[in-house]
Amino acid sequence: MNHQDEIKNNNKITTEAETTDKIEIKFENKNGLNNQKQEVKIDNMSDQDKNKNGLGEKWPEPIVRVQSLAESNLTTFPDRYIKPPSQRPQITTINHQPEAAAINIPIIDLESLFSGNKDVKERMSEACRKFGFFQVINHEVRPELMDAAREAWKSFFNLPVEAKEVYSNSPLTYEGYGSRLGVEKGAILDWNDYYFLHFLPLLLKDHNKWPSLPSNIREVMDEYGKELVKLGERLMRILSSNLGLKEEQLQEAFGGQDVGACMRINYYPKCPRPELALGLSPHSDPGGITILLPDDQVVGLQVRHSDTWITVNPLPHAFIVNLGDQIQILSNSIYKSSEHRVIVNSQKERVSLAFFYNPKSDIPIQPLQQLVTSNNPPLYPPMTFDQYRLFIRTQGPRGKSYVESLISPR
Ligand SMILES: O=C(O)CCC(=O)C(=O)O
Repeated sequence: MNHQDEIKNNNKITTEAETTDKIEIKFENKNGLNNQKQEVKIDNMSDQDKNKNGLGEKWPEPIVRVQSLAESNLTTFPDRYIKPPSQRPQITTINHQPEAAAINIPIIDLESLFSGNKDVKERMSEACRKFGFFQVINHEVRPELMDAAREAWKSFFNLPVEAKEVYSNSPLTYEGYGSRLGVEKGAILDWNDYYFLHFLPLLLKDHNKWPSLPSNIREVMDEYGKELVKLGERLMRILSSNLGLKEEQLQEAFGGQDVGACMRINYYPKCPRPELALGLSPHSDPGGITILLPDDQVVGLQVRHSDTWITVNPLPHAFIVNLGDQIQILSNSIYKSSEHRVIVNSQKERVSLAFFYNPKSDIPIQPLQQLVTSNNPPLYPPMTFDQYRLFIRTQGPRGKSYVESLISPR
């Protein structure tokens, strides 16, 4: 198969795919962070090509922990974290906290939805088509488990630096303790450290790559992972039926029971110049569904809606759900993945747990037949998730440029 594409919005991307497991991507971005041309060659993540793409054992520059910077009484704010003026957040209050949002993302009561409330079903369907973002309440995950998971990770990030460095990650798999996304040398970085780990497939789950401290963290995260996989499955059924499909259709397209599930725990230290930096740059999530446990004390997540950034006000013990690019692709863009970012503040650190429910990584994902007609042809070429996520792993967060660049010309 050959697929060539050029889009008009200042990003230029060319893909040439002969088979679904070999694809070459040339990406030219004149839009955002910096003018650059990058070539990313992907072939189903063989170690050889990961190395060619810079996804080897080493980061392009020595890693600096943002937490250590934040604790070092900086006299000047490091250039590496200063975003260009057009990307800086609007932080207008005296305490360097974002203003409370005038509007919030939709709130979906899953209990009402499952007991057949048509209004709630309609509201969720609209949220998926317009925002790709909503909060869920009555989701059946125990509040005590949510608190225990968040507390365990706060304790982890408060350990001495040597205890965390044992788990230092590399661009090859990203598993472990990290401080950057993307391998571009000289890139402007985000103000966060993180921990990345796998739950599914079981082949990838490895307790030795999870922290051993605090002492309950593995046990808590095992239970948390199981509960969130169940929640992911339930959400997939609703998403599917709201598209007029069989309840299990989306799950089947994800590979049935062979889905992937992984998690990034984000730690955003206090930032002395929050008006210059971002905790996490604008991005859409490359995978399926993200189920976020936000910090219950500190706001920071912002969702792009038209031309404004909405600051999300999390409800106690709610999850924030957002749709990733694979759902946008399977639904042929009926559902939208959402662009979001994180702002930081000078008063409080913030911790969030982002759980990613993803397709099986080596099966082609493409618009579902039932959603494709002659008036509505498939917008995206088939691509495996392994191929797809290599983009964010090499380029770092870049808004929605990748999924948009794949849209076929009409
Ligand atoms: O920290 C947050 O609120 C959002 C995190 C996020 O977007 C991510 O991990 O992809």
